[in-house]
Amino acid sequence: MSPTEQILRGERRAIARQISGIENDRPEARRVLAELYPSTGRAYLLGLTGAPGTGKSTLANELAKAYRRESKTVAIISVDPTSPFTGGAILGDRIRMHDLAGDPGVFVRSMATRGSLGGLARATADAAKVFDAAGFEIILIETVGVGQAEVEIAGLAHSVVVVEAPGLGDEVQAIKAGILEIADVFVVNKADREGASRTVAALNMMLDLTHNTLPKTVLHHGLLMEAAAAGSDKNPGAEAGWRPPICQTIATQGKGIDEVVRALAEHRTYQQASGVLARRERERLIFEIQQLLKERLLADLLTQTPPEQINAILEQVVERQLDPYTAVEQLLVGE
Ligand SMILES: Nc1nc2c(ncn2[C@@H]2O[C@H](COP(=O)(O)OP(=O)(O)OP(=O)(O)O)[C@@H](O)[C@H]2O)c(=O)[nH]1
Ligand SMILES: [Mg+2]
Repeated sequence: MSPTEQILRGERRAIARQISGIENDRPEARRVLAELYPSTGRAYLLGLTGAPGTGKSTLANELAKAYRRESKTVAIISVDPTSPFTGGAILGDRIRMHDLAGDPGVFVRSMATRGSLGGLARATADAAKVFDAAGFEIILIETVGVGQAEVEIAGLAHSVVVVEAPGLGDEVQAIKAGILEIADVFVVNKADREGASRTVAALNMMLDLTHNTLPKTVLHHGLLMEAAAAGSDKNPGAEAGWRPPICQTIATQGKGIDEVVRALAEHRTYQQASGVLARRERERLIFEIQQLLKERLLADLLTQTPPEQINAILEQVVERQLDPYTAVEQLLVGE
């Protein structure tokens, strides 16, 4: 049986091997991905992001258990942008997700690459496709929300949960990282701690200020997007009709999880009814093509241009003899 067939049948070893192939950018893995693609598009992708230590992994674990009670299969992808050599977080997650171990309806996987964060975003999107094709119904993607790239990874999901916790110094960490805009549901975890209601109040105030004024623009940058916008936007302001609910949880005690599951189901229903789901899916794919195109064009250019030439041009820019725009022109023409 081919690797593709094995994955479509949900064979765990084939899935694991394929994801390693993706992480290591093996050509064989790309071929399998292409074969899997027609079988994707069924899973519900759920992003979980937030500042370090807010309880994302604990929450992912509890959400997975809740979905398992509904007999849904769950894959958890935990994205670790830190160096693969430290590996602390990965080990920690493995230990915490321990109570899901042995359940064939659950697959937990950490992602890391030696390459750039951009590479990690691509690998994560591709891993999600593998789980999707393998028949996992819910795919939870955990990222530490510390920068734009992580926010983009979470933005791949159909619904995004932004996890806050009281007492981490700031009232609301999301403001800093700029992840407020992508939240569909807020979770104030560690509600057993002092200050949870203040965090909820701060979030509410922020939503009062920004709701209906903040466009959902995370994925809205770039050229392809503008080209596609004309044809696709049946209902451009639709997302403004959803005010992200704020749920309080104590993930370590499994408290408040059902409310989060309910809020997510409502968001899903809302998205389907308003046409936002179809639009987001389209935006996601445009974004993906655009990223791949950028990577590919840059790689092609760099392989076609001798390094000495690139260095010579760079040197001229450093010396202010050449401006960056003209430098790009020269690189493109390849003189
Ligand atoms: N008091 C309390 N502690 C919690 C709660 N949820 C998680 N924790 C603890 O907070 C710590 C961090 O939890 P994680 O689930 O690893 O948090 P995380 O956001 O995944 O952390 P990173 O992935 O490292 O950013 C752990 O020690 C958890 O046991 C909660 O509801 N209440
Ligand atoms: Mg974690």
